[in-house]
Amino acid sequence: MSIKSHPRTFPPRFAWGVATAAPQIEGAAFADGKGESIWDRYCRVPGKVHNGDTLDVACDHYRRYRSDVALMARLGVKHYRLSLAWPRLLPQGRGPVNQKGVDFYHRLLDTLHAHGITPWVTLFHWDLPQALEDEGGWRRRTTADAFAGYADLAVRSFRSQVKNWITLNETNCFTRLAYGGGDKAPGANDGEAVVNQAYHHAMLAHGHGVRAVREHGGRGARVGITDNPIVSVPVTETAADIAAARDLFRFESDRVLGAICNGRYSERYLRAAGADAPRFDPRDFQLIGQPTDFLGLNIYTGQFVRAGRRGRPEILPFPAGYPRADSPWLYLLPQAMYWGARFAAELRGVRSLYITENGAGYDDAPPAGGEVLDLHRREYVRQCLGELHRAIGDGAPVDGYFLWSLMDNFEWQDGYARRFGIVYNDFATQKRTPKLSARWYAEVMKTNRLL
Ligand code: GBH
Repeated sequence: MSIKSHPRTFPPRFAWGVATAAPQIEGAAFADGKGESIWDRYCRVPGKVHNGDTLDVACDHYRRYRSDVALMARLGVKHYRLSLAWPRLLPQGRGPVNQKGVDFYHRLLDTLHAHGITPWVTLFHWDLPQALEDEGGWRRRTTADAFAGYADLAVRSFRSQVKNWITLNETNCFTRLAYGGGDKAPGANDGEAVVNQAYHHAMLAHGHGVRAVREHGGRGARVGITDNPIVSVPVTETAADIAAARDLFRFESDRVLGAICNGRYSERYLRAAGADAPRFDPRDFQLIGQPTDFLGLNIYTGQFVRAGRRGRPEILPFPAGYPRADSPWLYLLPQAMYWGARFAAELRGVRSLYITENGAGYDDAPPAGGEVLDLHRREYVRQCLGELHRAIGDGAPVDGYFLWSLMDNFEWQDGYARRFGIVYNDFATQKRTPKLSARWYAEVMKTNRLL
């Protein structure tokens, strides 16, 4: 069936879902034997997280998972991307297993299956055990070794319940923004050489995740990584601007997508990094470059690019007043969905793509008359899905889409002020109220059409 002849219909078996991450929703940060994560530590450093908010309670999902899964089922969610908390399973990062943590995820995964919801499990969504950070965290190769043991444990424990595995979420957020002077835990400012080394250790961890799924995942197990490459959008869809945007996308995604998909660092990346290039053993790429089954992309925004002098890519800064969500980094640029999917498929030879996150952060007002009319979020997601539909029509192999997020949650350095949910959460009472966007998205999922 050509999707072009059925306007705004998505391909058969397209996977529609929602996404969350353990540290952002679970709470119970110190309950039932869970170890401290770097975010549990970081949110207690004055001035780091908006309003001094902590992850201690979050959405209390650890206790409310049954009703949360039932709510998902009522919305018609069929696919759910969640993450496992490494410090809940291995409180010290390696060594003794916390059985209560294993039991929690068994119960959660069983509940999902009982409601006909397929889990997509991310092994690492930034909540590094503090014990490993105390040894240097991602600066050290030993953290990738610890991850190997954690991945083995997770895959062996949940292999009968999980067939879709995602190794890491957004490498740049827990390397560059964590060790290179950004706003993510642990909030270090170590310079480019350390950042590049942390990237390399993350790539090794990814490789161990793939190996663990191949060794222990059982029949039908699939694995990929979720990345958030900077998406260069040609400011005008001319051959010259498209070529410039493509070239910049390739360069900026070499460090992660290039390493994984090509099984080596490009000369161009290594030359640009110069003395700050990572130290590595060429044999590392036997692990890093193992074939994966899909690529996950988190796409929220992008950058406009045009062909500058001699056709070289030129980034156009956003002018003051360019529309953004309430999250100030989230410039509204739905075409990033089209070009992100296209460039990733074209340049990296990916045969199966999933949009593992997309959404918008707004400071929604509390429900009035039982309703949250989040037309701004709905409108942006709808535009993004329109661009995704266009990409599929032009041949991009996109097999699914996960909206970030099921419900308002701990938005990292922005605390609880910034809301990405399609379900409103009142953090004082933990009352969940589906927003207008949730009602709309439920129809999209049900009909497989962009309404
Ligand atoms: C995703 O991150 C996360 O996976 C998810 O946990 C999060 O809740 C969600 O999106 C919404 O934020 O380079 O310092 O100028 C998206 C993270 C945020 C990463 C903006 C890059 C740019 C800030 N992106 N950030 S900076």
